Order: sequence, then structure tokens, then C-alpha cells
Amino acid sequence: MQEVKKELGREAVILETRHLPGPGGSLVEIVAAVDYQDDHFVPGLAIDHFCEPFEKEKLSGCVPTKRPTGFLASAGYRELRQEVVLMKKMLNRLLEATGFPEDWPAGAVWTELYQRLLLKGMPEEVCRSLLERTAAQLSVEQSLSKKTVVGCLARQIISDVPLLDYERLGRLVTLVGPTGVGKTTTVAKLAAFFHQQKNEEIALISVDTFRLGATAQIREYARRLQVPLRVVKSHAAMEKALAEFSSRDRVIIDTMGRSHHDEKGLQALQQMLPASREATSLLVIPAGIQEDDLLDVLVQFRRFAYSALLFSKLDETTCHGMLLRGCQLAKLPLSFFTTGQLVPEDMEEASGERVASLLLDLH
Ligand SMILES: Nc1nc2c(ncn2[C@@H]2O[C@H](COP(=O)(O)OP(=O)(O)OP(=O)(O)O)[C@@H](O)[C@H]2O)c(=O)[nH]1
Ligand SMILES: [Mg+2]
Repeated sequence: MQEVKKELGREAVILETRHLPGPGGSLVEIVAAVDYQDDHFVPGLAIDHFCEPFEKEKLSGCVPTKRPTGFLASAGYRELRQEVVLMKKMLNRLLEATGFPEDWPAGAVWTELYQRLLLKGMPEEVCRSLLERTAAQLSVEQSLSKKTVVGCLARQIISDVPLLDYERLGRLVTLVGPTGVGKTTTVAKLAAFFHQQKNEEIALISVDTFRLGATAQIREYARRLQVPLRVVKSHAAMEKALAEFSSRDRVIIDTMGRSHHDEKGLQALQQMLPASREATSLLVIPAGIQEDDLLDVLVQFRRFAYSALLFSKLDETTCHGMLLRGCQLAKLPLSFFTTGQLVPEDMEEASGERVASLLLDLH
């Protein structure tokens, strides 16, 4: 602790200490953090491995190499951002508490629906637009009946949800997306779906040799589903695998998860993937994602020219607002939903009915 404070200042705290096996004896990994002080940027997280007994000089290497610079790095920017987020939250709370805007029909049913949509994580303007368009279709009398209003709102949501035309899905289907969102599991589910539902001959290609255990994971799925698999490490190997699988009805390509902030990793992955006109990329996004992160992911993965969104882990959240918001922001259709860890059961074709039912709690 004394050494950490000496390096990072009095405000430094140790977040985590782990003992790891390593060359020349036991290694200790310390994760320490410091807060922002005045308006100087201080690295937020410092990580390093060092040997026991404590080696002081190694600790000096624990300042992260990539730091934001200029205004983005300033405490002022962080504070401003936090204030905007706080204000957005407060505004939502205020609207929840005060009920509904004046130009909507009066009645508890509208307040309740408005609040329910907000609680589902839908941005205020999207809730408002949905309810305004719903109100415009109903007479004063109809707008007092909860059943009629909910039915009309559900139809409005359904018509707002664009869906992928499966006939237009390419022969090569590539799943891309951030780390751990369920790509590999979904590749296996899709393989089973196309084989069982569409009677297609499937093959799998994996370009994930990066994460420990990734190859073993996809190999196991391929073995269970009895479909051929090639694991490739270069564009040339990809081309070779594609040539081998040229007679297959559908080739599903699994990719390594890449953080949307990992520019180099994203570029390297892009170079490995087929640029064929037969290829369709689906962007896998967890249903519980926040709007800001969703926007970042949509922008950073645009390089893969994804044609539709695939929302995963619907079972892990009760805030399904991004299902609708996602296709509005991306201006793209929804393809599939995954709803659990079971392969192949926990996957379904996306539908507007399902989105409406999740947003309005119609079970
Ligand atoms: N609850 C839930 N878990 C899921 C779903 N889909 C996948 N998972 C789980 O999420 C975890 C990660 O799944 P993977 O398929 O390995 O994710 P990935 O995107 O391939 O991960 P990386 O290749 O490391 O980027 C596993 O534990 C899966 O069982 C889902 O729809 N619901
Ligand atoms: Mg994976």
C-alpha cells in the first residue's frame, strides 16, 4: 500500500490483489486506482504484474500507456459528461412523477404506459413519439379503454420494428460484435436452425484463435452438431476454407470478440473476413446494452457492413427498449433473438410481436 501510494499519490487504493504462478516463483497482480484531482488528468486504472518479494521498479510501469488527451482527458469533460447523464436521468424521473405531456389524452392508462416504456429503457422522445402516434389513431372514447390503447400501441410498435427478409440472407453469414455477447453460442444455434428448419447443409468457419479456449468451444459445438469446421488465422486460410465449403448451402463464420474501442483489433479482424457479395454480417448486441454504448458499437462495427442486428441475452434484462431503439439508430432490421444459454433451443427469429410483448409486458 505504501509503495502504491508513493507511486500514485495519497488517494490511491488497491482494488484487487491476485497471486499468479509465474517464472521464477509466484507473481502478484495488483490493480490500483486513483481519482481525479483538481483539473489534472490522473490515470484511472493502473495494472501491473510484479514478482514477490515486491519489486519497486516494476510498479513504475503501471501507468497506462494509452491516455485520453486534450479536452477529453480533462476532469472538466468528465464532469460535464456526468452532469448531462445525471440531468437526463432527473428529467426522466420528473416526467415519470408528473405524468404525461398535456397534448395526450387524459387518463391513467396513458400515464401508466408512458412510465412503463420509460422503465423499459426507451428514450423519452421515442416513448413520446409512440404514444403520440397511437393517440392520433384513437377517438376520445377509445383512448379511455386500456385494452384498446394497449392493442393500438402494440400494433404501432410492431409496425416500427423492421425485420430481416431471410431470403436475402447471404450464403456466408458472419457474426461480429463486442466480446462475450454470445457470438459463438449463436453460431451453433444458427447452424442448428438452418439445418433443422431449412434443411440446409452447413459448414462453420472460426477466425477466433485469440481467446484462450475459443477453438475448443467452437470445435465442441461443431462435433455435437456434426458439421464441418475450419479454424483460420489469415485471409488466405479463409479463402481456402471458403473454397472447400463452396458446395455448402450455408457457411456460418464466427469471429473473435473485439472491444469497440480496440481499433487495431477491429482492423485486423476486418482483413480476415470475406468481402464476397454472398456474405451477410449480423451484429450481435446484448439486449441490456445502454443507449450510449449501443451507439458506440453501431459506429465502430460499421466497417463490417452488417446488414441486420441480432440481439442476444434477452433473458438477462427486463429493459428491452434497445431492441426497438437499436433498429431506429442503425436504420437496419432485426434478425434473431437469443434467449438463454441452451443450444440450439434458446434462439428465435426476431418479430415485432415479441418486441411489443416485451415492451408492454404482454405475457
Ligand atoms: N443468458 C444468456 N447467456 C448467453 C446467451 N447467449 C450466450 N450466452 C452465454 O454468454 C457467454 C458467452 O458466450 P459466447 O458465445 O462464448 O460469447 P462470444 O461473443 O463468442 O464471446 P467471445 O468470443 O469471447 O467474444 C456464455 O456463457 C454463453 O453461454 C443468451 O442468449 N442468454
Ligand atoms: Mg466467441
